[in-house]
Amino acid sequence: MTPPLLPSLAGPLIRLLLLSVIISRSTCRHALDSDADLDAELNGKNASQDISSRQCSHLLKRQEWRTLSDEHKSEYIRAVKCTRKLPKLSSYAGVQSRFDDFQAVHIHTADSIHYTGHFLPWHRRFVTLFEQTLRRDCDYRGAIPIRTSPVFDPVTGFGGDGVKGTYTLPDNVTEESQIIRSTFVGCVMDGPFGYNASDPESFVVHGGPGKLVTTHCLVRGINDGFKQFLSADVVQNALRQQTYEEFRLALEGNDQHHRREESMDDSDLELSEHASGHLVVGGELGNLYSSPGEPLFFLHHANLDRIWWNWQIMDPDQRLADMSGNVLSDDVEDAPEDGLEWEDWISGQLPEDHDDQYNGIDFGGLNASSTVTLDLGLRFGPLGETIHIRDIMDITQFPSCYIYI
Ligand SMILES: *[C@@H]1O[C@H](CO)[C@@H](O)[C@H](O)[C@H]1NC(C)=O
Ligand SMILES: *[C@@H]1O[C@H](CO)[C@@H](O)[C@H](O)[C@H]1NC(C)=O
Ligand SMILES: *[C@@H]1O[C@H](CO)[C@@H](O)[C@H](O)[C@H]1NC(C)=O
Ligand SMILES: *[C@@H]1O[C@H](CO)[C@@H](O)[C@H](O)[C@H]1NC(C)=O
Ligand SMILES: [Cu+2]
Repeated sequence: MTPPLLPSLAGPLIRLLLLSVIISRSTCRHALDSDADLDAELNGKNASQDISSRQCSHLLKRQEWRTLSDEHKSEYIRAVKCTRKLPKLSSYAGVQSRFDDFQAVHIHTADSIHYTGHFLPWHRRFVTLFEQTLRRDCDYRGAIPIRTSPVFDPVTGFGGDGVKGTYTLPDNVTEESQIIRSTFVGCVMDGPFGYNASDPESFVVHGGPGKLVTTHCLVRGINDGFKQFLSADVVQNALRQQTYEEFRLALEGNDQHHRREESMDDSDLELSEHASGHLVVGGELGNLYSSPGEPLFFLHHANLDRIWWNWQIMDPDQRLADMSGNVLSDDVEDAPEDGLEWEDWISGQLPEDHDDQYNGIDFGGLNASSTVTLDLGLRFGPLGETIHIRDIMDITQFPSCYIYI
């Protein structure tokens, strides 16, 4: 995600959503797979398998949250909570489980995967890796749902708004974390991810806010003011763009107006579909770094991925191979930390003990004037192998194997 950007997606979204609701109602009765389908899926989805056999044995059907049965919804939420019991794969500070791994990898790669050409492919794969974790390790037999709204039901949804007065940002939070203070309203106190101080099993987030490492409740600050940027018009505008770069900019926005100096309040936000979808929920989801600590992150990014896919299949011959954009965001001068020179950073000459930092992409051979191509390698630390953008351009081929309905 990107922190505050998202200017324009609301209107088109709603229309697309309504359409997808109608379609899924009529076509998708078996959203939870049979065991046989699940086995086929697992067999066909081993990422170490030869990538040249691109055929999927089975396509997962990703659909809108509201179209799922209550049983399917509770299965999804059970599986998300299950990832908090899976052993961690990374050694990032604070991480205790697989759920935390996903947040930590995003925190540590955020500076190299937003406001760049590979923003959409990186997040496409990240969502798929989470989906695969739910299925392989938590016996979930469905797909990642898509969020539009409403999702905040305390019984069959993700719980409600943050409760004012229940959360205070740490005093040591600095501008580098790009926290928008007004969106950190309070803890979610109901639903499956609600906070209960006397329950040791209560949902807590171990990374964030921003780049800090703290254990805290899931924070939200629902702000419907951002909905105007989640419109069907915004989506339609993105879908009208002719090139990938124009499309990506229309969906993600650019970071001109959310530089660090301005990011501590919400008065100067440039909004896009991507940014508004984050900010309309606020809190954790509204932060550039720690947003995957909010389970809704995956539903929001699945929706962005769906819009990209819809754009791709309007002209598949061209657009399944259309990739471009800058490799480095404009923030690059600020990016290297801990004494790193940014020439080392972009050339990939990182010190051994620093190899997880800024590794959202494989920088080998790239420099500041490089353009993103289908050959760029996307990195996910311990969550998955490096994958080239060309291998995830078509979501109906291995190793993606899903479709939006
Ligand atoms: C995936 O491939 C790896 C390496 O070939 C193998 O060790 C592993 O067992 C495979 N997993 C599945 C589910 O087939
Ligand atoms: C910031 O403060 C929080 C608690 O208030 C603490 O857990 C965390 O370690 C501190 N982080 C840094 C970088 O000092
Ligand atoms: C909080 O957790 C305690 C201990 O598990 C439990 O007895 C109590 O009912 C919970 N409160 C709520 C509001 O769920
Ligand atoms: C950047 O890399 C390209 C090849 O990817 C090379 O042609 C160009 O000379 C490099 N520019 C600089 C300033 O190193
Ligand atoms: Cu992101």
